[in-house]
Amino acid sequence: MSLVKVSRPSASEGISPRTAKYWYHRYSLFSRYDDGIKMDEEGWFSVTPEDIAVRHAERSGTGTVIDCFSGVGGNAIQFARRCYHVVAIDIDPQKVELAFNNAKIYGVEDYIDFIVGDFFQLAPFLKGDVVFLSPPWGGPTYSTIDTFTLDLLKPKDGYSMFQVAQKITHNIIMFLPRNVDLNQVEELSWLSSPPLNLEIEDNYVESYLKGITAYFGDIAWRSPT
Ligand code: MGP
Ligand code: SAH
Repeated sequence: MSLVKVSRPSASEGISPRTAKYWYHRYSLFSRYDDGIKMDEEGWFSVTPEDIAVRHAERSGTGTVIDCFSGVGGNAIQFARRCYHVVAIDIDPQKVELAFNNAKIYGVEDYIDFIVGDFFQLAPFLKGDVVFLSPPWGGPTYSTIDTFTLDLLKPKDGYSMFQVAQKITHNIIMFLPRNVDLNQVEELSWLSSPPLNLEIEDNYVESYLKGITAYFGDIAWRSPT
């Protein structure tokens, strides 16, 4: 008789029945997961997979990046590994604690200013070279919708969010659902006069489409650094 050991999440890993499937992909979310990465429920279904976060960072240049919805730090960590400085904002204090823990695992906590706050209230005081937007998409059920329209983004619709971001810089990166209405994403570039450059990228992990990234402004079509 042969015994097969099945690995399962432990009670301390922030897993619920809704998020168990993400645990099985934990190493694609954080390659250093076993070194002490910590998550909560929303973190599990929202964190940007590491390879995609690396790609976002390679496209951001070497200046200051503002990660306006930083969650458990999937993007902020990769920005910090390449960019001069990162400002990581989340409205949920627990997320900021988790992001700080996770940044320490990657040895980049000193390159990130962690802020607990509401991006929309902080925006008028923020300065940076690139603004990164990966807001809540309304939970994992986003994928059951045929076409995800920008008004479904939380806590404000994508148009308002983009306008607020544009007051900081026109170099904006948005990480969006794979079923997003691409006509609406193009519309965002026309909000500016003259219209902003726009590049849209499909983001895969292995052969699975996980999301879509829109690069606006000078960073569109720029080679990775
Ligand atoms: P998914 O569609 O929930 O997972 O999220 P998956 O494994 O593609 O599930 P499947 O069963 O449909 O195949 C895919 C990716 O989208 C996640 O890894 C996150 O990076 C991202 N993502 C998902 N949600 C619900 C959010 C969100 O609310 N906000 C942000 N910023 N990213 C999200
Ligand atoms: N890119 C992140 C995931 C972001 S999930 C990662 O890779 O880990 C979206 C986050 O937006 C959540 O953590 C949520 O707490 C945060 N959020 C929601 N409303 C916000 C607001 N008004 N200001 C700042 N953060 C907010």
